[in-house]
Amino acid sequence: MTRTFKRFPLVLALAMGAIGVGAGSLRAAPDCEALPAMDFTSIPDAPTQATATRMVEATGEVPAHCRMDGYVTPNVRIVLDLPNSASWNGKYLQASPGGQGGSTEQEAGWCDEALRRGYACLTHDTGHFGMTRRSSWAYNNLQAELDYGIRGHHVAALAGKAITEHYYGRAPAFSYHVGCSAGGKQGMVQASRFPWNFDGILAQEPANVTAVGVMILWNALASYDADGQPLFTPADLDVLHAGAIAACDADDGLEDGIIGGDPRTCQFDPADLACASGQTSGCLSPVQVEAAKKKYTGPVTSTGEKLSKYFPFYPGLPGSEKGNYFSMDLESRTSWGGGSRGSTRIRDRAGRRPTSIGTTITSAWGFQMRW
Ligand SMILES: [Ca+2]
Repeated sequence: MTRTFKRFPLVLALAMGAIGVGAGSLRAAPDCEALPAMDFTSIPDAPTQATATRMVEATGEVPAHCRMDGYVTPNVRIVLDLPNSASWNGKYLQASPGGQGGSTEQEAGWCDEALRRGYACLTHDTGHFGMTRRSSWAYNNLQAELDYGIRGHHVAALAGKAITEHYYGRAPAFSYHVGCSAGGKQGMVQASRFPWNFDGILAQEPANVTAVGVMILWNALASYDADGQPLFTPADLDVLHAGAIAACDADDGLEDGIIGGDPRTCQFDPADLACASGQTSGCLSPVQVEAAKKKYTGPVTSTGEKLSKYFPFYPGLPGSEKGNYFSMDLESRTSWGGGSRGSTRIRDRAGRRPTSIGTTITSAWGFQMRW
């Protein structure tokens, strides 16, 4: 049954800057400019306010469409692109951002492609405004954490599908979710917690934020001394990388500067790069050797038990010394306001309570049972 919404009362709608407002129930024909005048606060569990709409002209292969900006209370910003009714394929796609969200722009490319194929497409900011690699938004803001971790993606789906149904006068025949990294994780969250939201989910590289977070913290702690000073310079990482390549490049049968096959089988001991007596360059100090071993080993408990038994950690594998899980430490130090207090802050963060950000996926049984 098609859901119906009423227009805001005339006075209220005018106060909100709506155009062409009048009393009465909505018409079935799509009317882009009328969307801000509609009262979407009755969408169950997802009270929504449209804030602006405009017709977007065709660009390249992206057809002309209606774009609605709005938010689901309290603060999940949504952008919903609606093709002309003649070109709508009857389907809904939701693209959820990765990283720390904070913008509706991150997945705009997905909606361009979706529009080209005739989908109605929604992006959202996960419930806060911010940069994808900065986390100030979460300070003393449990609502934002919950929206980012679980709720924002869910209520965006409720709102997006309901407004799509209102716009065309019929519900989407199929609804899909796409996202990468934290967006991919959201696909898994939706499957496990809200299996009825989507008919298909493309969960690209779903990030286990708990595991990745611990891994990043472990690597960061291994990268700094007690005073918060970095143990490795980029030149030191070059030395470490060259040592790993020299040890294992040929393991895959081809000396091409790449540790192919399974780098986990690489037998490389950073101690082989330890400085000889009087040597000051092109080698590693004892402290650096121990730090490198920690990175290759991955997180362990206080009793030495490897946490990789429980989570699919991404350890610092030989050959990756110049990649994310080694160089990321330097970025983390900067973005977390490190300075000389870097390691202290990192420890503070590690000691904080787990939040909804580290959502654990337990089961997608309900989603699987749909088929
Ligand atoms: Ca090789």
